[in-house]
Amino acid sequence: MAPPGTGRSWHRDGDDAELVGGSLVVHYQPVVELTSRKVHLVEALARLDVDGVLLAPEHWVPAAEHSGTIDELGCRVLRRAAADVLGTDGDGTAGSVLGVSVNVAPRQLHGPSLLDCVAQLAADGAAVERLCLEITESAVVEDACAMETVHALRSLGCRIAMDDFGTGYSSLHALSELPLDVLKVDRRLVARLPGPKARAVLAFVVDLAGALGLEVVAEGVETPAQLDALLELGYRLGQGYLLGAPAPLASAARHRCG
Ligand code: G
Ligand code: MN
Repeated sequence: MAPPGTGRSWHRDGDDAELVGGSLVVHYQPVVELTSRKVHLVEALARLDVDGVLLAPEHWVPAAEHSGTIDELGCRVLRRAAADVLGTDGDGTAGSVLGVSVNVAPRQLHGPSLLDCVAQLAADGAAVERLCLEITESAVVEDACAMETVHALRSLGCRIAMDDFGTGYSSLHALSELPLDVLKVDRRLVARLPGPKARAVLAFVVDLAGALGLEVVAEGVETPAQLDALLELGYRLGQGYLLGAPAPLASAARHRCG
């Protein structure tokens, strides 16, 4: 794969500092096949570098949503992830077998910017079928406009994941309304494993996902006991510090060979 930014028309670095007071850094965390420990895909995690200190999204996304700069920032993260992971080689074949998952802030579902950005990536030759967009149920519940955007995004060919599943409200309603491909089970549920109640809840979730034909990912896997319980319950995919911490792409993808 060529280094990010070389000859990729969708990779344009703007002046992040002007927009948000720091520069955007995109790290990647692997989603791993639990039995083989192979990387299934990577999740792009945006950080803001302010004078060498990396800030997680909760420290700057709310302000960016409030000011409206989230649309431009979100698109920059998406273009970066696409350039890093979804490129095509000169002969038009996929440059990498990995897919990439990108988080979407609720406000990004309220205008045409995200749709335009994904459509532009597709027009530039990015393999959008290997792109998964992670939304939260609170962003779409009782919001017809956001729901419409999700349907339109999916018809552009990308996949849709429900992030942090199981801790919001109206989960089951959202499951029946949204065009979903993946359920990502919130780490607060996984954290209670191997307790018997958590086992019962996670058994229900994996069955539900199977019945709906959805891929299911257990988030926040931190201990071998949690991993064992997930394997017993039939979980195939997981993410978390035990399986690989967020890091620059080269080290996130390296787990594939491990
Ligand atoms: O909401 P979402 O699932 O996209 O959150 C991703 C965040 O979770 C990232 O900032 C990442 O650093 C953090 N994260 C990833 N793995 C773990 C884990 O195993 N434990 C905890 N506590 N946080 C994690
Ligand atoms: Mn996520």
